[in-house]
Amino acid sequence: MTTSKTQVAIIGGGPSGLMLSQLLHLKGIETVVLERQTRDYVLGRIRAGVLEHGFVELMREARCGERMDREGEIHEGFSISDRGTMHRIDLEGLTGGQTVMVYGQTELTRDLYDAREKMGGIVIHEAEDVQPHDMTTDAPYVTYTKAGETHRIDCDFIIGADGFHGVSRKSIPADQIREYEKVYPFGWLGILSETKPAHDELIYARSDRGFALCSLRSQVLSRYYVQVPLTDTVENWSDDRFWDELKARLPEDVAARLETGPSIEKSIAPLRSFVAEPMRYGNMFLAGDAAHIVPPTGAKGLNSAASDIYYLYHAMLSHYENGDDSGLDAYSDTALRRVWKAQRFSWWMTSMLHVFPDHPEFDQKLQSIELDYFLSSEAARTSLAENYVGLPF
Ligand code: FAS
Ligand code: PHB
Repeated sequence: MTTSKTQVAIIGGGPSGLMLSQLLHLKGIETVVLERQTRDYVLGRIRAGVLEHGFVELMREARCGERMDREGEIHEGFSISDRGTMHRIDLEGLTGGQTVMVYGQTELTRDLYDAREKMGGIVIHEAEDVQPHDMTTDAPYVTYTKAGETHRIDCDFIIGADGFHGVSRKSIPADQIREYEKVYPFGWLGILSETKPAHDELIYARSDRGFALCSLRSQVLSRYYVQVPLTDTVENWSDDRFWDELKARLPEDVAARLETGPSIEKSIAPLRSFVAEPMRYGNMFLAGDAAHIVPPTGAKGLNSAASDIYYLYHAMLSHYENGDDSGLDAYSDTALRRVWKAQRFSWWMTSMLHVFPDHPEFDQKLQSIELDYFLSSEAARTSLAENYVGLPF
């Protein structure tokens, strides 16, 4: 077994782990990132597309924002199509100037990897059987195997940034953690196509056939989703069937101008709401999907990870620069306050825009009037807008 030492050992080389590693390294704090997949595998996952202002600022602070600022699109609003009638939500007007950035998670993860490499950051790929140890002592450590050899890394802190299926949350004793979960009775079938986007802004569509979303990655790369039953499989969906179903859920004028083409990625993601409390166990801190998951309807998954990283970054700085642990001690409560607000918004957008076939008629009527109220009230649209652009960190 080889042994080494670092200050902060980070499990997970997704956006959460890479962002924290980059921010801390810029302040002279040593980190090691342990990622079980290859870099190409991580970059092959198609996920989030919309960044809140807070995430954009964090990318710039991490000196990773140059390509995002050059290639990303600032969006000042989005539309909700209610049974074929479009209603624009004027984010900039309703929030006094705030906007969102459309820039794919794949690209920002690539930028973070490139920045880590440029700074000589230590990211160990294909790290197998990563295990956190002695988290409740002042000498925690992590072990992993690579190419058949076992390694130990002694550290001050362990960060569990290893996503929903990671090892860190599962290594916390059951009596030390509480989990809250809601599973939705449908999933999202998503495709990526090298086609011109259907609209210049995102469209969240509510139709009697089910929810649909028109998003994009650039002016030549479109991202679309349709709600499908949990029992559905990608094999059931030819490209032609997908395009026909998407058009049937969109306003007629949007459907008429929709540019179709072969899918270059097609997958079904289940929808769940999940929170683990607290987000700390001794000297191990959970961040991002390791601690919480939202249905992607509110574009809050990646953006909730951003606020976790923001709080952890500043707490670690206070520890190493001033010997002040108040930020670390407050981390879980601080992060969870914002996490639960993102949970609420994501659950609300999902409940309002999807078809729940088993809901009683009274609930179906409530769902219709909820959307009708939010689209007809300036105060309600302002509430929707301030949540969509991102509540302050
Ligand atoms: P991640 O899951 O991205 O990264 C965790 C990393 O840890 C992974 O690279 C994994 O390989 C690694 N890992 C796991 N176990 C490990 C172990 N034992 N040892 C070492 N490494 C380990 N959010 C949105 O805002 N909008 C969306 O449209 C959207 N779509 C999504 C679609 C899917 C299918 C999924 C799964 C998520 C989606 N999300 C979306 C949420 C997603 O973007 C997450 O919020 C984001 O990836 C969170 O980043 P991380 O916390 O870094 O977790
Ligand atoms: C995406 O572009 O993948 C996307 C955008 C907004 C969402 C969900 C997904 O709410």
